[in-house]
Amino acid sequence: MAANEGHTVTFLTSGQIWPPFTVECPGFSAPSASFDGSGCVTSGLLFQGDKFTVVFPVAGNFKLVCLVHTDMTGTIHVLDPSHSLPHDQAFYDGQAQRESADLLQVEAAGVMNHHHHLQNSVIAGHGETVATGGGSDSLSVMRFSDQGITVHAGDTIEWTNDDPTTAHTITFGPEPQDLVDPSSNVTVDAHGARHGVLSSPSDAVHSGFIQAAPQDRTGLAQAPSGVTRFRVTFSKPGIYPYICSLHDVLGMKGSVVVLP
Ligand SMILES: [Cu+2]
Repeated sequence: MAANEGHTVTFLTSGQIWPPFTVECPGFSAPSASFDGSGCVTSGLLFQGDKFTVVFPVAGNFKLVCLVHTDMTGTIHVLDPSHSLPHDQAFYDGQAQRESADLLQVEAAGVMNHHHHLQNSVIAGHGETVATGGGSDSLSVMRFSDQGITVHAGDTIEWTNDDPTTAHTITFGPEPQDLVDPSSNVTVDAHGARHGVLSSPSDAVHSGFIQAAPQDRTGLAQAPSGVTRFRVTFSKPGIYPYICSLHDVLGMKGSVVVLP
């Protein structure tokens, strides 16, 4: 992987309920495993440069997923050794390059369309999902659309996560232990956005995960609506730096300048 974002390489059994990536399969294998469809196999979180090897002892078509990113899936077709392979590695490398280029093109078009600025609003992450013959590819831009924004004391800024799957946070002050839930000084506005008030650059407020609802599917219980918006009202002038507590190491940071 090129960016230092964590992923898993996971083969679940047919019909298995997705475990959280922290629980893994449950249990995880390293640095290699064997998968024949009868018992699940997963790596732990893999970061830049990490490798995980899976051996397939029997023929079959096996779904590959990342437990961190729901729209990052594929299929491994394992043929009987008596069958010749339809393509060589160069074919698949080319296919991967084309799919990656497609995704970036969709993203470039998306940014053009999404770049209408509403006043005092910041896009907190933007993403795309495309279908492939073997599953889904997704792309997430780990950036705030306006890394610096200037408002006046008393103004409210609204952050919206435009990504179909990836969670982000808007975090002023130190990173809390619990990243999932909002800090206790966050309230919920009538139409669902979370809302904090800051009166000094030394104050802290944490949005919790700001994330789209998962895709619904026939036969499963409907998911509740996602909380995709966070607002902060700035009552006093100052410079207020903030981060996404999940992706600050990738450069997802911003600041708000509040003038009198
Ligand atoms: Cu983020």
